[in-house]
Amino acid sequence: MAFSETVYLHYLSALLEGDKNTCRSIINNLMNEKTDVKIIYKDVIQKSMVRIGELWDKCRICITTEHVATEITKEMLSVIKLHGNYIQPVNKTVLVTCVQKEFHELGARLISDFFEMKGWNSIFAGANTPPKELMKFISEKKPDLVGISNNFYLNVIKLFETIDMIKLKYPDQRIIIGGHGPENCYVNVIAKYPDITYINTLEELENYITESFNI
Ligand code: B12
Repeated sequence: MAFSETVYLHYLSALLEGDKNTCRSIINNLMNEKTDVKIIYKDVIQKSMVRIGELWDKCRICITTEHVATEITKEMLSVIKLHGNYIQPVNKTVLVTCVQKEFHELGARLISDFFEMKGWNSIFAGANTPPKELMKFISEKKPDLVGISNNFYLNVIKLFETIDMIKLKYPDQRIIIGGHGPENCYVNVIAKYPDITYINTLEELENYITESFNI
């Protein structure tokens, strides 16, 4: 099955109906057709959840419909991961998590899965991670890279608390930040930190990996 807008609309309509079997069969077909996983992530998974957010914001769907769509999306990420195309291990570790009070975890999970397909040992710590706990974990696992997600704009303060805490103890720790929280006002502030990069797309992430790690 070739990817087209019709495929996306078919998927979105199944997602809104809570029809997980149809969602699964669309994702499976795309995987079988060897569609680039970046396209599936961006033009099906992310695009449909952005639309769900718009519909929820305009009160055109209820919160339960959004919750069901979120749960189906989590399952679809597992389907993609199961059938993904993995390269040889690259002997690098990334720790991906969300700032404290951040409950939007799908984007971070997608990024963690993408790293796995790129041969990384990827540790996903999920939503709402307190900075002090994150510090303990970094000292134990010594990741080559820490990925932090912040989607809700009010959590930007938590994002800066977290990166300040990490940089104070581990000045050389490489960090990437993603999610829409800092998008409008804080990307320039992030750019002033050494070894911290704001990344919003999978293409940017691929370039960052190649340039920073030579892989
Ligand atoms: C699902 C959802 C929820 C779920 C999340 C469930 C879960 N388990 O994840 C729940 C119900 C918990 C929720 C709660 C809230 N939500 Co909400 N939510 C969404 C929704 C519809 C989809 C988010 C999503 O999964 N997107 C799909 C993923 C794949 O995309 P993504 O997260 O953007 O990730 C991509 C990039 O950003 C990037 N990326 C993300 N993280 C990282 C990390 C790294 C390291 C890197 C490199 C890249 C990266 O890569 C990903 C792939 O390209 C969005 C709509 C939207 N426009 O996104 C609203 C949205 C984000 N929510 C919103 C709001 C307002 C809220 C609430 C405040 C609602 C409320 N009144 O309670 C709370 C806040 C909760 C909190 N404190 O975190 C607003 C945010 C507005 C803003 N400016 O901050 C949005 C935009 C909805 C809207 N249109 O108004 N939400």
